[in-house]
Amino acid sequence: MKGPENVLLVVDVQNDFMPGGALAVPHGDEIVPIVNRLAAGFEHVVLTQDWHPHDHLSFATNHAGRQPFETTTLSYGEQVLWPAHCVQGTAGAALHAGLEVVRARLVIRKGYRREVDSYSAFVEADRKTSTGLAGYLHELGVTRVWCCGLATDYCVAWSALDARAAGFEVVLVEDACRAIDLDGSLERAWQQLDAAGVARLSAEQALARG
Ligand code: VGL
Ligand code: ZN
Repeated sequence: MKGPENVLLVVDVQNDFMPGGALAVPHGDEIVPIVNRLAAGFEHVVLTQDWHPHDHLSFATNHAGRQPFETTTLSYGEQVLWPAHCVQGTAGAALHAGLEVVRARLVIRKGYRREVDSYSAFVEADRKTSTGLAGYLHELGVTRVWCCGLATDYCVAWSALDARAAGFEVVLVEDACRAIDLDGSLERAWQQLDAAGVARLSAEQALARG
């Protein structure tokens, strides 16, 4: 079991990101048993939950005449317009029922302000507003963040990059993630992750590393 300097960050394993969900990530459900196996190897597990108000500005439906997967400009810059997803309190926003999370200590809910999206678990899309997660982890003596969940190229990548920026060692557990892959987003994410020094391992390799 990985000790107190390690945390497993489980990103957005929610119904709306599963096949059939509002913003389905292809094969997103395949990660659930892998994440469960991984989580059993960690003393410290933190979850994130995408948690938008119904009038959130990342939703195409809240911009007249705009379609999902187009981009627009918000106060902080470019924003992809998504199908409405993970609306606060809905079944789509709930964590996947098969996720074994009784031992998770903290759930970070993000994207809850109408005007600002938050792919990252650490810093909102305005790139200024902290969620408090870095401070929480530093205060508990965590030095290494292991990332998994959905989607590789959005919320997982942004969280991993921000964890690096906050001074943590970061490992992305590749087979415990699945991607949206919109217009080359996965390739771009890997380039940024590699450049930032984010390590990649399989779940099996991750668990084998004491
Ligand atoms: C995500 C798009 C919009 C994610 C969340 O979890 O990767 N992607 N909201
Ligand atoms: Zn979202």
